[in-house]
Amino acid sequence: MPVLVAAALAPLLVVPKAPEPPVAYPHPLITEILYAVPSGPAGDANGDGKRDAAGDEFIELVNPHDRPINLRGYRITDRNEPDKGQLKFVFPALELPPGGVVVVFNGFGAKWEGPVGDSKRAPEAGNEKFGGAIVLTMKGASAMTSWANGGDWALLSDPSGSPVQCVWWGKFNETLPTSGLVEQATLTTKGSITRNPEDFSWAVHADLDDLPFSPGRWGTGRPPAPEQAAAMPETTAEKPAQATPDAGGGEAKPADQPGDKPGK
Ligand SMILES: [Ca+2]
Ligand SMILES: [Ca+2]
Repeated sequence: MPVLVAAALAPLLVVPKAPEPPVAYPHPLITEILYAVPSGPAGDANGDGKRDAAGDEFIELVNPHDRPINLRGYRITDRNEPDKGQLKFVFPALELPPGGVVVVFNGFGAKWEGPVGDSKRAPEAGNEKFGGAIVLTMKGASAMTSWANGGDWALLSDPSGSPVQCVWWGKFNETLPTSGLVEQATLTTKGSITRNPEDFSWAVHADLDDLPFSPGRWGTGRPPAPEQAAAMPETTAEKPAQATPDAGGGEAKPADQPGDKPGK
């Protein structure tokens, strides 16, 4: 009997179960949001040589499913009412393969290199400056049309207008959507917030990675496709995290280092 039990368990031990995507097919998954652009050159998320508090904001989404999805008609909005400075972006027809990544920059005052699309048209190819991800710009019309650092949300709605997922932070008076996936993310001034690829929970990017953000790169570079998730423990083991205790390492860890937090 012990032999039979061991044989039955072996496949479970070798192949850890990949986390289930928090959204159903055919919806994309929001994986990163930069609402608080770091000050100085470090805030130049779109790499055009100029830090812009609005223009460098971005939202990153992936296809977490095992089949292609089309983003046509999906929309991103903030908490403002239409016609009252609402941030709004509607996706063009765009097929995203399994594990594919798309980044939408605010784009106010931005300059671009390489393929970049907009609400009307997808780019002809991925952009190598952003890990080969599909890059889009909202063509932000003003410095005021952007996410509020102190409290706001990024709402993804499907082509019919139904809420799919809403990621929110900080304080505001508006009422959160009552349907779809509603998640609270950390209030931070240290760069973007991102999902931890291991369990899809939200974290401050700089607490998972050495960088303040990674537009076009999912987490530490691993797309959340099932086969990728299954290979994670091995990938993590290859990193020399224990050899450099002061460097912050590449491993996920709780964001509970009080000495590291500014008061405001
Ligand atoms: Ca910039
Ligand atoms: Ca990323």
